[in-house]
Amino acid sequence: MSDKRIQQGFDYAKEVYAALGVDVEQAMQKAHAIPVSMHCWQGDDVTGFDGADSLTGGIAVTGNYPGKARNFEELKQDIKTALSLIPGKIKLNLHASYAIKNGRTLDRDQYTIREFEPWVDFAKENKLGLDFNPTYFSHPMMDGDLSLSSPDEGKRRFWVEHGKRCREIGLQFAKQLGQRSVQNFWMPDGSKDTAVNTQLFRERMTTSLDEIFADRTGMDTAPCALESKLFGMGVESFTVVSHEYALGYAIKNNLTACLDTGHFHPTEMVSAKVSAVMNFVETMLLHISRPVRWDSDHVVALDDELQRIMDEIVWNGFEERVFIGLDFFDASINRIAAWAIGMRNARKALLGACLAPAKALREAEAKQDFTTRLALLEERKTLPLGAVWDYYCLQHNIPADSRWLPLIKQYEADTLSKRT
Ligand code: RNT
Ligand code: ZN
Repeated sequence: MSDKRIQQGFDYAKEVYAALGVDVEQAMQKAHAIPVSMHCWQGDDVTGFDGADSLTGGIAVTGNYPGKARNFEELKQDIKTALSLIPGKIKLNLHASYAIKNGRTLDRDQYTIREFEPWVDFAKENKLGLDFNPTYFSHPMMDGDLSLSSPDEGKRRFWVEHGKRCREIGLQFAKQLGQRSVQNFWMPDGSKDTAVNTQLFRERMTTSLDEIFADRTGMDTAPCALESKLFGMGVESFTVVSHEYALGYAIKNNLTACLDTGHFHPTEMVSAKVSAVMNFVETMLLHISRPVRWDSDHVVALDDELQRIMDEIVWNGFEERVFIGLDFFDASINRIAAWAIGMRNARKALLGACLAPAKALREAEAKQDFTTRLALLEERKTLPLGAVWDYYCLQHNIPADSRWLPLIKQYEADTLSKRT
């Protein structure tokens, strides 16, 4: 497809949208400015650099596609390649396990900004914001699948200290980059089989979280989120930080509520929860993933649920209060393509939300004209989003659809295939 044809497609699309009262230029600008946080852990199957030899905590990566990043340099190179294929405002989401220790022996309860300065430099070079996550898995101080709710006081204290350290690091990210840095706390704590003193686990968890969040310094620039979960692999029967627990704690303690789209029963939709939760919290973090039958962490697809989530954010004016982060890990396909597909889809859905005839839809609803509302909702699905998308990519020097994949294939041949 030539640039000229893309321009022609755009001209046509612009007319279609204008007839529905939608300003395409405004929609592109709006969708472009909403930050989407790209998770570093898709690049190396959640391995990290701080010595883990296997992934624990009830999460798993499947597949052994060749070319996985083996170190900081390779991961940076892969991230840069992905960035060249993704339009819009991007943040990079780091995990504490991606500390750059440069031969120093120090553990997760000793990390400071020093271990992350190289990442700050990388973020500055590439005009990225940084988000952060303490890493409560893949580590010898885990007490089985327990961290902050462990009965082992030494281990529990270790993980409390890790949480505090991470908050300080996140605050530095925010300061040094001059933009908000979201800290997300997810702990896999739970039990494979029926737990009988569920309250005791939760009391210890609450004590730990209270210790970590007692100091409110920096909560505005480095807001802290608590992520709930339904179950993990090998942790099927009891989850300490369940949805009710996490939401309750976040509301009571004025934290950010984190909802991961894979962490609910398969028929539950996170899109249906956004405005409900937003009535009671100041900010929310979404982990956008794609659960296939379970919390499988497949690459984010442009499906109805992704579109509904972005609709809820944009139509309700939550762009500043709902943080968007991706969370998937697929090792069965080219890892950089996985990033590109997921990130492009997230941005495409944001553009779709901005291009939707939201005003007309809401007018119909206000008049209780549900016939028009449904008719418009259905027609909206086949509006020429793709034509606007391609033009939008072109405008920002990012390859349009059908142009980015050959670049990845080239990178695979030139670079990834040389990693053994
Ligand atoms: C796990 C959670 C968590 C992790 C990342 C690596 O089920 O979704 O967010 O995926 O922290
Ligand atoms: Zn998640």
